[in-house]
Amino acid sequence: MDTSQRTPPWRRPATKVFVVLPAYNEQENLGTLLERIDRSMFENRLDYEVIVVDDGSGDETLAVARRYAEDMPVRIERHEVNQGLGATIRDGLKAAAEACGDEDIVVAMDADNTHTPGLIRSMVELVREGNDVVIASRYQRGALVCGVPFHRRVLSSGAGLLFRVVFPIRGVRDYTCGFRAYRGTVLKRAFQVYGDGFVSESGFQCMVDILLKLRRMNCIFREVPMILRYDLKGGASKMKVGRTIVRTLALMLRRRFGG
Ligand SMILES: Nc1nc2c(ncn2[C@@H]2O[C@H](COP(=O)(O)OP(=O)(O)O)[C@@H](O)[C@H]2O)c(=O)[nH]1
Ligand SMILES: [Mg+2]
Repeated sequence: MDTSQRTPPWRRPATKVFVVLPAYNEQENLGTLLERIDRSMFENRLDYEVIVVDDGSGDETLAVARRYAEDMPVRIERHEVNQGLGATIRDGLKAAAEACGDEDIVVAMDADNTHTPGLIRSMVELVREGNDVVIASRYQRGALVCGVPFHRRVLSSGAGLLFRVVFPIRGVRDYTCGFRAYRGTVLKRAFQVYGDGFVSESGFQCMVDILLKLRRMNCIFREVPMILRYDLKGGASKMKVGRTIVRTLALMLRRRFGG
């Protein structure tokens, strides 16, 4: 074998995947999810680091994260006091944007073990192929949703329809799902452009907020069908449905009519 050949410098920086997990009282789900992420990344030969953002959980979420950090690459960010999903996803994405190199990719997913880590491989592949944001979508052919209560289905389809009319984004049907892959350089640019205002909504409507901000940056969006395993979820949903509807509509009106 010829050992005189060095690895050329352009091949060296392999893509690293940063997996951001906003976690609030997820002691029942976080451990299983971390194990599934580790196994999936190993099987798919992806270099990765998980960033768990514990949002002032009152349960053992932090202890679970610390335990797994001994065996796999887990970095822990902490809010002393509960600040809500918006601030938590913002801080997770920011930590990832600061840590990541130009070739790296940031994946955000729910910490409740309802999103399938096996999908990360194809999302990463699509970013490598030239897409800036890849959304795991409930509204593409081949998607499957297990165990989501009827009123929640109506809510997210309603939001999807409305946003597709008012703020059409080429390639996007699922505006609210939290499972997404972002090109690292795009996130870096978003924080340069908007600062902390990149995610200015505090509740669950932050997912829409992020998309609308990226839309203004002319990103290339793409969706992949996902299997949502809501039936695997331990514990109740933390979404306050009424409040999320009101705030999402308010966000839409504000962005549509200025202010
Ligand atoms: N930081 C933070 N995260 C939250 C809060 N509520 C929910 N989350 C996280 O946001 C994600 C989505 O919440 P989840 O209960 O899964 O909502 P659902 O799946 O839409 O019913 C999960 O990773 C939660 O841990 C909160 O108050 N603060
Ligand atoms: Mg969830």
